[in-house]
Amino acid sequence: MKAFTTEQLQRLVALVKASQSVAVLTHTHPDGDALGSASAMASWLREGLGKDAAVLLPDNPGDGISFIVPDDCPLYIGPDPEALSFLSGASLIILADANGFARTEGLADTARSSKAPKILIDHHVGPCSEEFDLVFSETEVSSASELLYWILTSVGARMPLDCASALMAGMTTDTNNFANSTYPSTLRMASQLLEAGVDRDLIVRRLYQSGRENRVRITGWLLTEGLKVDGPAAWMILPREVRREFDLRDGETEGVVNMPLSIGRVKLSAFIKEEEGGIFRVSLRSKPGVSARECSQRFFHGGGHEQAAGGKIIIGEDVASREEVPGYVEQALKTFLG
Ligand SMILES: [Mn+2]
Repeated sequence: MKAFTTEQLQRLVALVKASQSVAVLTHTHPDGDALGSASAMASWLREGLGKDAAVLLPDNPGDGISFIVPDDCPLYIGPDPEALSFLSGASLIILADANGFARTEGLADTARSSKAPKILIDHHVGPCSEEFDLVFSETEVSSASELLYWILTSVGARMPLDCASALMAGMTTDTNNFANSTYPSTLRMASQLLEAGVDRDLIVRRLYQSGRENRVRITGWLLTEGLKVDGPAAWMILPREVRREFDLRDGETEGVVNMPLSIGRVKLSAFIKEEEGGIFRVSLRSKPGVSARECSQRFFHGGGHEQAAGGKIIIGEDVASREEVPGYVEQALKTFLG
């Protein structure tokens, strides 16, 4: 990870000092890192600096990760009038764990049209720098939570325990509990946060050992009925009937996409979940040498990181009907892998 310039850090401190109400935004379908980085930022601003900061999410986080946002953190979910009013009245807007406002969906227009200064803190490729007054963009880091940790450390911030715990949780989910994207700086951060008193055992229990039975059952279904493996490609498709049968909630299939990568010859794994409105949501994971991001850009209207990307299949655009989705996925993966 590159060091930040003194100028960047001074501007951050000046912008924060000059503002009273701060809207902290993150991406749609927020994951643990989105919640971790956004709520840690809000905790630092509120508890450390006495600012009136709130986290704004474009939509609901999954049950299993919502604990990452502390109970006393002001939180708006969805682009309802209250959220938009807080956002348009904010004197500073910060976007964490997304490369531009497009990823905040219903909050994007209000954020863009605000005259408040805007700060980006992100680890994805291709930051929309023109939307921001100050950009912290670094891809050689595990997570936005880690990036924020080093920013706060560099400005000499006193980190409240809530803030430190949220950063640990965010980094843990984005590294899939230290299984990927783990840099020397990531382990240094983890070590320092443990020394600062973060209860990592509790975080890990809440993240990975607090689910419903259905979460395990659906994993079983996906790995038996759902899984297709062909050479270096593996894919699983979850149709809406099965989602209903298992009464699945948001986030309950999180991480399943990684499992086929435990097969030695599999280089690229795709998990495709049917949503409402003619959309199939796509998650991609790959081993080094195969770019999940490129595959997503070429076939699934998406993007992301080299080894972890997301996208979608649109009925009526990519395929004529939902019945054609399995064929489309198979063809896309085979074409991509050659
Ligand atoms: Mn992230």
